[in-house]
Amino acid sequence: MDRDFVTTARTLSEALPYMQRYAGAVVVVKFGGNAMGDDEAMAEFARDIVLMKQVGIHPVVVHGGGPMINDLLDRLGIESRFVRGKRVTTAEAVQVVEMVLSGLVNKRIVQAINDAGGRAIGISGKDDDLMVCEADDPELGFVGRPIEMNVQIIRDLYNAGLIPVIAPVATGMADNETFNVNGDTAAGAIAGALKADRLLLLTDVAGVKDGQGQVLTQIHPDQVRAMIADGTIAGGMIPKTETALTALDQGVRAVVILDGRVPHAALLELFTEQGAGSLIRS
Ligand code: X2W
Repeated sequence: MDRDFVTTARTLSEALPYMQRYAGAVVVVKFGGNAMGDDEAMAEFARDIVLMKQVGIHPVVVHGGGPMINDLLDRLGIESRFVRGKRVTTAEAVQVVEMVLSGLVNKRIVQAINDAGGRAIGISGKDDDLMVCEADDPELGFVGRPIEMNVQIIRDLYNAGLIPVIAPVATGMADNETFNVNGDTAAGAIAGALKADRLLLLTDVAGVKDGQGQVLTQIHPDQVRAMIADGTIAGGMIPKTETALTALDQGVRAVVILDGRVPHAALLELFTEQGAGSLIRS
């Protein structure tokens, strides 16, 4: 018999215990703008999400879209500036952020999942007051820090067979206030409030690396804290690992930081022995 065929059959068969383990599990997937890639990569991501739903997982997608926001701000002649990994968001910029995230990016993902045969529904942190924020830091303008989470809407959607796709835009405590929330922060807050079984942070790096540049496959939260303190974890990996630590504190069972550019990274992580990326768990 064809060797490839046997390998494929074996891979499918080996996935069975993982499918059984994750049946009914809530898996929050953060899909970052840098992991989105071209239409083909988007279609592959969408198929993976639909496959998860098909085998009884409740996938919840929280997306970013930083590069797409930069594009439109550029075209409008509005300058983009980041402080500690977060966009300084003026009243003018927050309108663009909402248009891009809740409009273009959210609907592109929704459409891709629906094209793959799923039933996706796109919302933002504003819908049903899912995520209520206060200003994170006066220096950042309209950047929100989640202070109140109302995640029942997400349970209602996944229990009805839908796949929620969430844009990280939120309401404030005052009327008519809009906040731009970092995508990782939003995904962590949502996963924490849901006490999700897994939070997958899909990004454009292979995972958390040690001092020699090797990707660590399993890390204890104490080790992450030590690596942040001694500078081994630096730059954009700081907010990601801090999000992971907060989510674990709130009751998420494990957080995985993985390379969304690797085809089917999420499936490899969930359904194979070797997994993918760096798993953080106590
Ligand atoms: C982000 C929201 C989008 C995001 C921004 O304005 O770019 C803040 O920085 P990625 O693709 O996941 O980076 N918000 C406050 O997080 O996108």
